[in-house]
Amino acid sequence: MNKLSMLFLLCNALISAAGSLGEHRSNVELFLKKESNKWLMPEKLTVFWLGSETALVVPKKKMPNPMQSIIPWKNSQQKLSPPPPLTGVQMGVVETPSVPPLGYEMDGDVKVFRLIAQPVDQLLVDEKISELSYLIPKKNEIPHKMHHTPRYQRLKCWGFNGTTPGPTIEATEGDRVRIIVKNELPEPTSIHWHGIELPNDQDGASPECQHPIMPGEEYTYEFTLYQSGTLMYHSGYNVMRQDHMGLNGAFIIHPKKYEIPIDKDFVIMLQQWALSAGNSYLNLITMDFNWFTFNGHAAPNIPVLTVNQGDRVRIRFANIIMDSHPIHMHGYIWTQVGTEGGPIQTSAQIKGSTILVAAGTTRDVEFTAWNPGVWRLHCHKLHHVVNAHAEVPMGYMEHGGMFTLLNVIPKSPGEPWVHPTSKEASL
Ligand SMILES: [Cu+2]
Repeated sequence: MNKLSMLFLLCNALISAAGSLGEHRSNVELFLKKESNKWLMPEKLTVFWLGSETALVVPKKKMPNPMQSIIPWKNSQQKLSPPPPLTGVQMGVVETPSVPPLGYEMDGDVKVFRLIAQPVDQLLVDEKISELSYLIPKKNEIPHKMHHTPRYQRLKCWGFNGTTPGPTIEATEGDRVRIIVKNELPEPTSIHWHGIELPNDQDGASPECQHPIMPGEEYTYEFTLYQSGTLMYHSGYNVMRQDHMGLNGAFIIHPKKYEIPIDKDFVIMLQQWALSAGNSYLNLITMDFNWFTFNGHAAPNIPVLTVNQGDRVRIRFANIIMDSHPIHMHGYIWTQVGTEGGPIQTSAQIKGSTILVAAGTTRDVEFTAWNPGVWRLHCHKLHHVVNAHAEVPMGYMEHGGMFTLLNVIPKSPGEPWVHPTSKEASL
């Protein structure tokens, strides 16, 4: 038996051993070396296995070997801290449905935020609990026999302060911010401040700009904000794995003054996940994503965006994951007013009802909620508006994935419908 066949047999044995552990099975990645058209036995067989909660002990202060063997979801030796005291305290104006806000403390003129990178066990969807069914008129309900079996799915992911996406950071142009990051993950990490103009040693790209934050350690970033816009934060170390595990969040920098006052300001982070049937551990080595979420939840578990007729509304879409999402809303033409680069000057603003949010970008849209009613807001890639697309049987498929509703509450019930360009009521 030659070396290659031995390796092949060993790989198969490992894959089936991992598979036999059911829920604890996740990824088995194997690396072979190819030189001069010949497969060679690697010096070390490398297996990344995310399904295990076995601790990986990384020697302190030592740059990790990226080819180290086992990377679990959680280090069972690491006690997870509760969210910092100011998580959930609304000290800004934006609303990130499903995600608690992040407050701050002042240290002199510096706003101090705290983030804890940690394993998170999050409910992606429980179709028996619907955040939007109360808005569907009884007379329109579909016979129960047309529905598929309600889905329930948990996600073993990584996040900040107990959620993915992490809490939204809010500050104002000109602020000095300090962000204290604790790493309770089973592997080193760092945070990159995506789109923020800052000194190179605060960028968070590791190892280029800093040593990674080792498990159990704290690290402090501090910089001044010279811009405004919808920015993001995400992992700066082992990015393919850590971003796909959920280490990302929104970072809103308000300008000193908005041209048009905003009544409702929402943040929606777009994420996608690959899960095998019956498994809540992520498969990080496929591009066949089958769960699509707004703020870490799939429909019908995404809260409805509720506004009053006449409100000026902004929605900020942020996408750190690898695919693009064309987000569409019914009933309105909105105006694209900003990107991660900040506000767009009025003469360059574009109108539309669908906005493509490419990987690594943010898009802000605004509209005045003149049109009362219940309006769909969703990704227009149709596989992204069902849950676990690969497993849905043929037939009637209920909405899931990146789908929610905008509920515009009328000023007074029964008022005739009037288009803003017309003074006359029409049906
Ligand atoms: Cu999409």
